[in-house]
Amino acid sequence: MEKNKLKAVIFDLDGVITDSATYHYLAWKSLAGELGIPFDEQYNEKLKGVSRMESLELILQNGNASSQYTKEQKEALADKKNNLYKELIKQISPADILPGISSFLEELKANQIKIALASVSRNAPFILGQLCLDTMFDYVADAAAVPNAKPFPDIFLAGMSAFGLQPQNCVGVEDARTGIEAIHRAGMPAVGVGTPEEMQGAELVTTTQELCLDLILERLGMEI
Ligand code: B16
Ligand code: MG
Repeated sequence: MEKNKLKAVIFDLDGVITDSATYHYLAWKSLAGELGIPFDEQYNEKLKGVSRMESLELILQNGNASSQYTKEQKEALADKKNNLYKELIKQISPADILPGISSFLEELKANQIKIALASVSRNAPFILGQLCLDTMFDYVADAAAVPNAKPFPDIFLAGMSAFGLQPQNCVGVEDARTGIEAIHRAGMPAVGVGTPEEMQGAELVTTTQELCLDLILERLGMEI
């Protein structure tokens, strides 16, 4: 049987390229503290790959407080969190690129494989700039322009369509279950960064450190 050609790799940002979850956590923790809602690192895990407004909703629900706020008030709360988050992420630098990612991106470039970003974070372009990785990406999907957040496939499909490719020629890389589902719904094989328990269903489970072209081609049965 003929192997599918790998023509693009579509990356999630938070948890794959860099660990911005720590800053999301600190900003949400500050807001939850002001609102008198319990919030800890374990609960923060539920927010991985979840959009800003959906994250706020989950936090309010955890404090049985969702019905206490109007839509406008919720938007103001999300803005408040985001302003603090934007202050915190100013400290991100190239030293925060997760191990193995820079060499993997260079390997993809050297082999003319397209590189896209499919993050639901509206702060993704700023973070890529802080990491000095903006020129490595051929396409950065605009989270604000994508109608449905993960687990809907829209953001991965946006990355694929930007290159005029078919799903069988793309691979998605994610660290969140909701993201693995989004990749699969887009019809692409998924590489999960994390533990096998967390990344159930991914065609390849690995670490950023081990991520390389040979591993993907071999384990996903693809060629370049
Ligand atoms: P923002 P990803 C996601 O990034 C984060 O995992 C998630 O915790 C966050 O709520 C979401 O971005 C939205 O971020 O508030 O900056 O728009 O994993 O899709 O790269
Ligand atoms: Mg993520």
